[in-house]
Amino acid sequence: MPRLKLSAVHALAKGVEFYVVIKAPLEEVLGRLQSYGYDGVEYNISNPNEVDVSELKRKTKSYGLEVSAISTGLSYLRYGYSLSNPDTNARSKAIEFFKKYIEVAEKLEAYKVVIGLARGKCEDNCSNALRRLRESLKVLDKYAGEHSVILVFEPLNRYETDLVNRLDDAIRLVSRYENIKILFDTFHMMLEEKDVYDAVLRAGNSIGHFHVADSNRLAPGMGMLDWEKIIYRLLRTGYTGYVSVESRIEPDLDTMLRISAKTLKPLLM
Ligand code: LER
Ligand code: MN
Repeated sequence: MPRLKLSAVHALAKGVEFYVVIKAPLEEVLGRLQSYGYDGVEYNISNPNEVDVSELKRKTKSYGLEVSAISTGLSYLRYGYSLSNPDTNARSKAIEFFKKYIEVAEKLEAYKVVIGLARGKCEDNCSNALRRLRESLKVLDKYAGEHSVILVFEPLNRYETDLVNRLDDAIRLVSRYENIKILFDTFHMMLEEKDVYDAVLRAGNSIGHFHVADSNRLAPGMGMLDWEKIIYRLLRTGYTGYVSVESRIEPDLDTMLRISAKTLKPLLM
């Protein structure tokens, strides 16, 4: 059994797009993932109330795939709800959504929910935003624990948010909670850290989930990152979960999935 498994991020979204999540008919995506030897699929869901969870579970299983994680960035892009929003109503909506995401993750046996873009931005002031974010995380940490789910907080590069870009800040933040770990995304960390390879080791046992894209955010193997170095270090941290491809769909979906699998599968021993 490999210690690391491979998945890719597929969007379950109406009315919203994001350039690194797959947007194609579900069964076509599941079929391709199965044929290239992926173990799972990560679903980025823009509204957790719109998903027919039993049907999604049945379809995913029928292709021999697991759900590696539930990601949530599309909800922020679609509705603007965020966990640090200065507007109390919008913040409550985000918390309500995340509670639902946690329930969906439990039902799909993914047990992992991503906090990426939906953390929000500094808006009025960074320390106020961080304080609001911590309050929301406190509520969700407890709720996640009650559902055997972990939340994975993703430090994002400066062009996507100004609220928590660096790995060390993210580690400091998640260390306050029991059920919140780090989502390490190679693209964001390559932009923000002095050395992305060392950063994997520094993140160490706080890693709860792992996103991969190359230096140009194309499929792993289509840019300048050294994947042997990355995966070797990831294995050294003791991490045993999914490596999830979240890269630009170029030149086309089939090539993106095939090259990612070709680059990564031999390394995930
Ligand atoms: C999502 O995982 C991500 O990496 C961001 O670019 C958007 O949330
Ligand atoms: Mn990511």
